[in-house]
Amino acid sequence: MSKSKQRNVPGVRPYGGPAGGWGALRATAQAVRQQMDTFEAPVVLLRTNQPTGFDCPGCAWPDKEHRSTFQFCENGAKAVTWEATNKRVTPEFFERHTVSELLGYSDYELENFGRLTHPMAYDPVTDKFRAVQWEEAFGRIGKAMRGLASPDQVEFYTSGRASNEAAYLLQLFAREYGTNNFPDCSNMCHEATSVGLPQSIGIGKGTVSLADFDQTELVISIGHNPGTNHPRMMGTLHEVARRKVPIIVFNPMRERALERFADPQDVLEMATLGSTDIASTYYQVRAGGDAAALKGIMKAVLALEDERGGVLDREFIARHTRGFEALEADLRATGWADIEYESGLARADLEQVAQAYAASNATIITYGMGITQHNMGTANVRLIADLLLLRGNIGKPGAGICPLRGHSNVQGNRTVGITEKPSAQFLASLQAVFGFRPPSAHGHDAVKAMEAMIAGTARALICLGGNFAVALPDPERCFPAMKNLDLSVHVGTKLNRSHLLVARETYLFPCLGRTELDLQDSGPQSITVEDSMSMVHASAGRLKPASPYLRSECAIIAGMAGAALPDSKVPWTELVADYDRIRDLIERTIPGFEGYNRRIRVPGGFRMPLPPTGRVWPTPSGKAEFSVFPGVRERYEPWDPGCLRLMTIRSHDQYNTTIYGMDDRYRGVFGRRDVLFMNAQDLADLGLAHGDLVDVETVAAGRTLRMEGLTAVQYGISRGSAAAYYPEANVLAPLDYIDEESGTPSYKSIPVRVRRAAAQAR
Ligand SMILES: Nc1nc2c(c(=O)[nH]1)N[C@H]1C(S)=C(S)[C@@H](COP(=O)(O)OP(=O)(O)OC[C@H]3O[C@@H](n4cnc5c(=O)[nH]c(N)nc54)[C@H](O)[C@@H]3O)O[C@H]1N2
Ligand SMILES: Nc1nc2c(c(=O)[nH]1)N[C@H]1C(S)=C(S)[C@@H](COP(=O)(O)OP(=O)(O)OC[C@H]3O[C@@H](n4cnc5c(=O)[nH]c(N)nc54)[C@H](O)[C@@H]3O)O[C@H]1N2
Ligand SMILES: [Mo]
Repeated sequence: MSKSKQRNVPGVRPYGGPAGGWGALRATAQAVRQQMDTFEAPVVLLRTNQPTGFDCPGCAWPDKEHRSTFQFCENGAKAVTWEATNKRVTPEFFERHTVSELLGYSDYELENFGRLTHPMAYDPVTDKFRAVQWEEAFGRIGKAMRGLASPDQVEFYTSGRASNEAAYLLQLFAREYGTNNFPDCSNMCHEATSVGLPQSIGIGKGTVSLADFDQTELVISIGHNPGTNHPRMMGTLHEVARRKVPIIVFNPMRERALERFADPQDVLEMATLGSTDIASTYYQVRAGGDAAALKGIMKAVLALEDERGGVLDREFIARHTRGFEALEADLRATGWADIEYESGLARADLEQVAQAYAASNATIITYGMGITQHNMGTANVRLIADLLLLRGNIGKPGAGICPLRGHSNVQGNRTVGITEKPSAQFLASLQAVFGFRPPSAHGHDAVKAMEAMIAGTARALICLGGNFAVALPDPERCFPAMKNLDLSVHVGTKLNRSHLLVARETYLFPCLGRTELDLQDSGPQSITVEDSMSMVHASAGRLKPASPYLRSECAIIAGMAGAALPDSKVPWTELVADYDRIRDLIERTIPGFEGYNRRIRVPGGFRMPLPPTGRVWPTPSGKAEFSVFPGVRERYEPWDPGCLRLMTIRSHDQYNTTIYGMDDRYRGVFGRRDVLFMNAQDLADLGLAHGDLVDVETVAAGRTLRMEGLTAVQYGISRGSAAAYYPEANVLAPLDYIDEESGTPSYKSIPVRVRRAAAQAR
């Protein structure tokens, strides 16, 4: 064992320092150098997340009074410089490369070619994209859409970077056209939250605000990696830790930022090369073992109540909730042996968490993809709500539930109507305001949309951003389905693989990014976004657009809609001329946006209504609802000792399918992504050593799903769990292996077998 640790594996070196600190500043400078002219970068970065600037496309964490010193956020800087790059993908570029040839490039290389500059149409004769006039392209798309047998043959995909205005126009277009097919990135992300939280507390959003972190007495962080994915959250956690408030972490992997962090904004810490311990206790739960752990904590809370009383908030439970007895009975019936086995944690550890929880008068639980991307994702989310409800930790200062949203406006997209299951009330107000009858039948989410494409019943795909086919599991099934379509349209900033999986007719529409000036007939426009804490605020770019031919997302959607719906009841051109008019319509059709245009002109914006913060529960019963999680285990068999649960995760140098670079600094991986993180004991049990080449195969997929030639890396990861990078590892995820309640793919618990590679190429 100790020998295997010493083995030198190329590109793998343990990272000794804290997260953040000078390394983050160096990486920020490097991101700037690689993508931008250095003289303009400081100006752009300084405007990020300022009251008069644009919203950072990096993550959905809110800003304190909207005045954070963003320029020190390494991954925000990567997101901004990647968009504001000076590299360009022009018609001449496409003239030089066929689509088949471009498909040979890596995801990293494709996006790194730079910003798309012209609207392009695919020409099957030459296998190349050719420049096309905007109006001509819209006309051709309109004709193709009008020629389809049913509106339900079109899928309208949204990626969560789209603004409220663009997302609202897209749903209006689709619903007037006649479908509720709205696959979106949220279906692969926090759908378990959107489905689970309304059942528990009546609304699918988090309940905490930044101020709650100032008053909290305990933070429990489950299944998210903020040092990489929500870097601005590290400032908040750093403050909490410095107040000596315990932060208890549940994560199968040792994530450096959750252990130690040096805040680049802390002059003293930087000068002394100091750092702050973030987690007070770090539990390396087994992947997919959170339900067992949460049930164990609640079982121990009940035991404390039995012992000494006063632990449960009985008054709150009686007044505000339903279903406590069923939960209690289930917890008492769940055995400790099962809890320990499934969670990989000791009873004594979970009892300690219960002690800390009982001692805290205000607890926040934060969580991310480690909870939602499981085949019991919705049930997992509900267990978190259950734990909080036991002590009345929703609707009081310093307490609440805090899902960490993904894309910077994914929450806003849902608020303004991107949902395949619209409420009757929303459809009625669309009809009242616009005078067309929107369809009421539920449409497709992301997995269902892809299944319809595979079955051939979906014929067209219109994507507002994103990289649909690469983000979804199972490329073996998804990629050919893209090519079988009659029509695909992609609104994007940079080239990616989904664009190249061309249909009979394919269009690439380059759009303005967040950082760029959006000039319409009435003058410069701003868009609006909603962050993880339901704050809605304006964002206005100032940079000169990457090309004079770019159009805004709103203008592109309106162009397509006008062409596809000649008798439309929506004044598309007028709306694009002045986005205030779009916001007026949002206000008229969606509750919570009263005084929209006025309120976004106040710096910092406004908060959407969150009834649970006032202990009002918009559930059918009017109470918060406890849930019962059957057993302790995720729903799949078989589970044998040779089988590991694979989590597919993000490196520090990527934004979803966008790969900025090949390093994962905090996990000690450099210049490569072809690794499999494994526990030392699991390696030994399989007769493997750190650095061995391995093949990974999915168990019980019904067909062979295999990834070959990964290098096994011995890592601080819980036994029985393994990790590889997304999107590469999507070849191992079956498309139908989902949380049945929410449709979320189980990206974080793919049962796999690991073997020494057949080909030991070295
Ligand atoms: N720089 C950057 N920022 C981003 C993104 C990005 O790719 N890059 N993506 C954005 C998007 S869309 C999203 S959704 C968020 C994602 O943010 P995260 O939710 O942090 O997403 P992941 O990288 O998938 O990390 C999952 C974390 O959960 C842990 N985990 C995995 N499985 C389990 C489990 O079963 N139980 C527990 N307890 N933990 C588990 C992993 O070890 C890892 O630390 O970030 C957003 N922000
Ligand atoms: N195995 C595995 N798979 C996963 C996940 C996982 O953890 N593991 N995570 C899932 C999650 S949480 C998510 S959210 C999805 C992400 O799925 P998507 O949102 O579909 O993917 P992204 O990689 O964020 O999309 C990148 C593309 O967006 C376009 N783009 C960038 N900026 C803009 C803009 O301002 N406007 C427009 N119109 N386009 C723009 C660019 O062309 C870029 O190529 O992936 C999911 N897939
Ligand atoms: Mo996400």
